[in-house]
Amino acid sequence: MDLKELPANVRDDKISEETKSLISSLPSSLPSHADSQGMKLCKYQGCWYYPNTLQGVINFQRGFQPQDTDIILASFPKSGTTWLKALTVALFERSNNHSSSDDQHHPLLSDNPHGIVPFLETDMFHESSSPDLAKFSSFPRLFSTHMPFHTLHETLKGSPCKIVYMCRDVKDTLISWWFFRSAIQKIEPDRSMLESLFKSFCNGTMYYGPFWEHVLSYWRGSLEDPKHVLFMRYEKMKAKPYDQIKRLADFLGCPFTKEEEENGSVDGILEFCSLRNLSSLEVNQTRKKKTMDHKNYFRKGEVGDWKNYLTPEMENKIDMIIQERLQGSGLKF
Ligand code: PAP
Repeated sequence: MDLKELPANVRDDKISEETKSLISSLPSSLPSHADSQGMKLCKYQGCWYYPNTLQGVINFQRGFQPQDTDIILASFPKSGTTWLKALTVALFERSNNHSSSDDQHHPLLSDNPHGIVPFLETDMFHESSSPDLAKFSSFPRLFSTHMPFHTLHETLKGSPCKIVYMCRDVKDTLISWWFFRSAIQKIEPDRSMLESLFKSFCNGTMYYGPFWEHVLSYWRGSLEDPKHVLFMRYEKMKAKPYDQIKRLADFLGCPFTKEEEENGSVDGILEFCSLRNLSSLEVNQTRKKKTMDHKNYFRKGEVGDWKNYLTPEMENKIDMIIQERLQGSGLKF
């Protein structure tokens, strides 16, 4: 496909001379350091990035000035980021009295969650280390990232801002990647792409990989500093959404009142942010974020969809790798 059609973070046309020189010193370029489709990746602070994304990470590390009240929503790609963003936006919109989908001014009716909560490295700091953050007049500032914890954390310089991490089952994440990749390339998902993604997933050489390093970084971060790092699981959100959104609201310092619980406000937010509702909104059906159709962020949202696509051999291999890598951490899949 024409590289210009790819999302900007996947391309390599925004690199400063300094970053080019850094990249040349990093593990990169070799055929084994490309992703499943032969796109060049480079490893920085233990994580694989496309060169444009790495530029964004470096810009972020140089230029981000945290505020104590900032909230950063973090995830490995395809782990439920869109859902987490929508829920967080809806939680804070209660204070603006935008509590239901009947309210025409609710921001989720006029923009996709990714438009409201931008990614630090691929939106805000993608082209500059001093982006104009004036549009964040809203309070608190909500940002997102797919960077691992250590890369994010060192830039926060001890700021007490809060980080929420959404973790999803490894095999469902892989399948979601496969469908997403196919959708943005406008091709039918085929087995050969799944097999090469699977290979990249298992050897860790994939965008923002290795997966296990990513989840472990936030898992440890949450154990060390539970007041500032919340570790959430997609499957728990699906199984017990009421309890989990209350947990999220408590952590973010905007707990539900008794009255809100009684008047159905919790259920209202869950329903508003459900995949069924969000994906049916006009803004998500027809509009784009840069080159990306909003509708690509929504698919099935099921737990265990991997069972429809992975062979028993693939399942066993992933289970073995994850078990080995997470051993002793207390984190289980
Ligand atoms: P991103 O990394 O590109 O931001 P992300 O939102 O993390 O993607 O993950 C997309 C997955 O979340 C999709 O899963 P699937 O492919 O297995 O279906 C998508 O369907 C799911 N998703 C999106 N919105 C919601 C939602 N409101 N509730 C539950 N799951 C959702």
